[in-house]
Amino acid sequence: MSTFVSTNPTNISDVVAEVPAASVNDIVEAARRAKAAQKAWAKMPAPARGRVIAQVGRLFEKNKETLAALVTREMGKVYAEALGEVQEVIDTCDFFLGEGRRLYGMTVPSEMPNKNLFTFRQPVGTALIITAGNFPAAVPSWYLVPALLTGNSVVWKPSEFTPAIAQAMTEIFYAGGVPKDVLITVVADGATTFAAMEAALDAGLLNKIGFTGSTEVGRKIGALAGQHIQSACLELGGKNPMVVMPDADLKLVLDGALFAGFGTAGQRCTSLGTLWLHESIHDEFLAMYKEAVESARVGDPMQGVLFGPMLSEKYLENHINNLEMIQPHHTVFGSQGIGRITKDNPRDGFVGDPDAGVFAHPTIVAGIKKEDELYYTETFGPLVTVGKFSTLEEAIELANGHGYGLSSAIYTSDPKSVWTFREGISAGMISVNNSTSGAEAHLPFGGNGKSGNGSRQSGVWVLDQFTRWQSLNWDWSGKLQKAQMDIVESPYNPDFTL
Ligand code: UN1
Repeated sequence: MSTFVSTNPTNISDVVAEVPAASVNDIVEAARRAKAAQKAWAKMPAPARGRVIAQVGRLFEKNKETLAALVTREMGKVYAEALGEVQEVIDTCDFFLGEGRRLYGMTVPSEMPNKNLFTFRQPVGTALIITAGNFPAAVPSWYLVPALLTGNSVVWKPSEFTPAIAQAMTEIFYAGGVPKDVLITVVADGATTFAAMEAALDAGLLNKIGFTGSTEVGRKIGALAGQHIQSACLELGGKNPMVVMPDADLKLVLDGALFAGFGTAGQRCTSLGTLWLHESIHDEFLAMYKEAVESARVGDPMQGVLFGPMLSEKYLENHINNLEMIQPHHTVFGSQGIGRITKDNPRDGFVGDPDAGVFAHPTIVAGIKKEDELYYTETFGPLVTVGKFSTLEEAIELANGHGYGLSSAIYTSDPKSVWTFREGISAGMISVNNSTSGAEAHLPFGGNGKSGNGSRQSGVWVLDQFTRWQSLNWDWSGKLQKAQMDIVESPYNPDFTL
């Protein structure tokens, strides 16, 4: 039987977990079991499911440090961010535990007497949720918690790079009271998952697909869901712009650009793509950024560094390939070298042993132009591109021109610039005087264009992903009243003028 072995990216000789690889048949069978369990789960009163979510949330709180330490060990993000990630799971549970007592529908007046109209939210059924390794706890919770709360059953396929975190989370859900067949976790590679999804959709076992990952894979999943007359919930890539106006507080920008650019080693879907600097502050800010990034501590994620290792060797390789897009007209800053940090390609002040893990030099590429491959490619690593603009209109065009539309930020003290940016930017999320990363867990999260098909996670908005509206007409008049035909009208005088 084949297995997945996950290792600690800070020290790849540390094996974190070895788990069996699910086959196509295993995943289809999991969907069959989950489907069989869904009706009874949906029958449970929603407030009682809300209590289960409350219990799950308490257990995440109780195990916050342990789970965060596992996130750092298996995924590599710095411990402070890992704590924040688990907090995001807790926040999501906090939000949805009360939703069990709401899940509001409407009572709507009828156009006819003695008739009442209502709307109800119905669970979609069984969902297959496929998540990525960069946010191995928070992003899955954005799907699992509302899907379960609204009465769906779930087959969860986490990243094969973070199976130990997935297993720990699944155990917390079970300990909190989620029945074993209502949430089933399977670990598989992309090709197996896709084949299983196709088979399970053909067999009528799945009613919803949720996917967080690349635009390329999202396109295929969206197409497959479409063939089955379903719309997938897609949370895809980003090339998130940060626009800095001449009236911005540059110290604030510096903190934001450090965190957005290099937090999680640039592996957030909300990470900073291109920093667009107004020409009047371009050189001044670039010098500040260069100095801050060059002197930042990088290395062991348990030791208060700016960022730790890449998620895995595969992610490091991808980052190294992206460096080939750097052109002679670009200027490169950020470290003593580019690519992998090793004893032979060192970084000053590195914390720990670079050869033990998969670490990358932070890289700033200035002089970015609209024609450059780096302008329109999501890089998903510690690589920030920097460009210059003269007018806000030009900045907005540059910020939209690559076709991604996930997160964005503007730094300014002028409300006019804020509102102009808000209206013009195509991104689903905007930050004003704050980083592109760090969305709160109860605002709509999602993108447009290459970043997503308009689906939104989080807050009340995600309810539309996991429920369908059902309308109810209840006629108690004792006769057939025909809508649009048996109209109640009042006479009026159309010629009346004062
Ligand atoms: C992701 O990278 O897929 O806004 C999610 C943020 C986090 C979530 C990122 N709260 O950066």
